[in-house]
Amino acid sequence: MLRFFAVNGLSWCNIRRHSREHLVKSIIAAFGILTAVGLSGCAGSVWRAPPCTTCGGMAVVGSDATASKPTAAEAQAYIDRIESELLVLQVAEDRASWVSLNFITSDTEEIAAKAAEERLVFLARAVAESARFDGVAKDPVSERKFGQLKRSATLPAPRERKKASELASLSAELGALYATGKYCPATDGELRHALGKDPANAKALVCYPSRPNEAGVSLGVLAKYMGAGRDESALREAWVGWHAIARPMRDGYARLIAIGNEGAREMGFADVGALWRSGYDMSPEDFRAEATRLFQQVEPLYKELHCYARKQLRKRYGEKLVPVKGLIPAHLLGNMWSQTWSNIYPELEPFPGEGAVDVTKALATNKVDELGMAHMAEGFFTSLGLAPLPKTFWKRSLFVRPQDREVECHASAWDVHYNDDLRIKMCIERTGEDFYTLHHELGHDYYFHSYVKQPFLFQSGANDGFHEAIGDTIALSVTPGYLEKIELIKKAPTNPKADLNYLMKMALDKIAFLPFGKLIDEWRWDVFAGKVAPGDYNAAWWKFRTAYQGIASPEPRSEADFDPGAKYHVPANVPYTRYFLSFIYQFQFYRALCREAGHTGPLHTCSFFNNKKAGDKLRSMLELGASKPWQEALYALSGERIGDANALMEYFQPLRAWMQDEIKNETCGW
Ligand code: X8Z
Ligand code: ZN
Repeated sequence: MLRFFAVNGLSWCNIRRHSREHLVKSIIAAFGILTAVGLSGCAGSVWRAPPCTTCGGMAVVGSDATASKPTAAEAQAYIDRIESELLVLQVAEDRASWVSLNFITSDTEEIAAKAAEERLVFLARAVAESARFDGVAKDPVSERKFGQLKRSATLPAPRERKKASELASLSAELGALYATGKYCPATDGELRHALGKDPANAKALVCYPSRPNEAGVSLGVLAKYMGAGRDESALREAWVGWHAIARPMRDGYARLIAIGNEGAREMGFADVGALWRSGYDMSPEDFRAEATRLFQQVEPLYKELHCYARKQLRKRYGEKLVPVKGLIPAHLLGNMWSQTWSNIYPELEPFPGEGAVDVTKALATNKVDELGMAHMAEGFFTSLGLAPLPKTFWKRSLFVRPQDREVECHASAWDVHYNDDLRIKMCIERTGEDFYTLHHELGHDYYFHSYVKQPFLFQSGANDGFHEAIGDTIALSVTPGYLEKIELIKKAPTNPKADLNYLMKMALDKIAFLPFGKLIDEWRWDVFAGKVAPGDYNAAWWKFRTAYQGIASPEPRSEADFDPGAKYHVPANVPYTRYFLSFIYQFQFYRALCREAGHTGPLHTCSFFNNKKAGDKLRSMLELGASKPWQEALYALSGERIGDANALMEYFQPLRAWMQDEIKNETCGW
């Protein structure tokens, strides 16, 4: 999992023995009744908090109502101690989590849940105790650290251990349900027929009729078909089949929300949604307005793309399926979640045959395998003057889906030991899409690397949207011109028609994504706030899907379904507004780095490959981590202090002009 905190250049095992003992004493001093177990070993050292005797009220470990007001120095000493201890628990959790996601069994799931529980209980109690420093005038660094501490869990547990334990177990269960979800295609359907053509699917397809509960097709296979398949009924079956895996998640999810909210309230937040919105150096209310403002900047462009896509899909599937005015069926957009549409680019290509670059083909032609793709992505970062990835990256990462065990294949980046122990976990396919995703993941790793010297509580992105945007900023520079430079293609097409084709392909990923990126947390914010009750989860989900994306479910839905659970980030509890922000910021970052590199000409033709000045600017932002408000980090990179979609609009302007002409006789909207 993309982690949020990392060690200050050291792992627990590397801390010199005397300082480790000092740390132990400090923690015992801070938490009078905390007891430590397993201190002798490095691996798996775990702090075990005692049964909670005062849970529910504000009385917490170590507090003393009669003590005099603490000083600024005490506040600083306290937060520094907590920071060190949290780090130990975070390392333990990440190690357990890395193993469990690479080797999913009921045992590894339980071990990971236990490690998460330890951190969550510790955090809940530390935050409660830190209330005694409220109102103490602290130095600015400590002040910021107290804030970071409070926001460090995306789903905080209540102080009561039983509830923390339930929360951690539920979380692990939901994650495993998603990661191991399978669908067994019907015997006679077109989908089964299509999938049966690939011998690699033979084992999975034995699920019917002989082993209905054992085998079955994974998300990877179904998602691939959603991208490449064109048979409407097979696409429908793949969509419905995958979404069925989320049905059993509903009750557990509702319980998870209830416990998480309790934890958030103990920490002083209105609910988990308010906690998530509080991570942007402004109030949760102001952030909601900020996200809306950004969406309004780009919404007209999305509506035009929707209108053009509907027109083209109507040509292919007919008016009965794709109406003249109204919603696009979700299964026809080339992606399981309709979140990016570049897989249906052939249907939407503005000038057929005019030199569009096919990266998937280019990789095959040049016989680039999964590791080769990762090396090429690394090459862009090092061309900017950033360090090569550590040797351990190549040893410890997961690059290819193993055949012999269940793993969580959703791509992620890690620094497991918080000391430049960079890794990725990704089931790479040799496609253009995964080539870009590799840049995305390495963006996270290079961010980890760049802020590794910051104090632990500042070892995260300026905000989470920044973290998501770094690799994508680099990938925007993976232009046809760049691919020619690194000799992946022979000659980049240069005519204006090829340019528009390229922009369409980019729009199908970058513009199509925006409402999706926005709506997931709109739904969750309402769920956390109790505005959407568990009995209305699915109906509310489709209200947002319809309003934002203008898409319809391929089959009637009911509350027996739990469609949000079919998207990784919901059962995994990863906030999603980060991606919406990222899709705006990345164009802002890209424009700034292009300016730094002295690019002239249309924005979409810029690649800052090999430009050390751009690299220095990027590094100046990355190194800050979360030590400063994100506005200052943005300033370091771009000289701007406000999030702004103008760079994105500038990038797509040539396509927009062309598209507006294409849809002038359409009735746009839904
Ligand atoms: O989850 C991811 C990354 C890992 S942070 C692969 N992304 C979102 C998604 O897949 O839904 C990247 C873009 C959106
Ligand atoms: Zn990411």
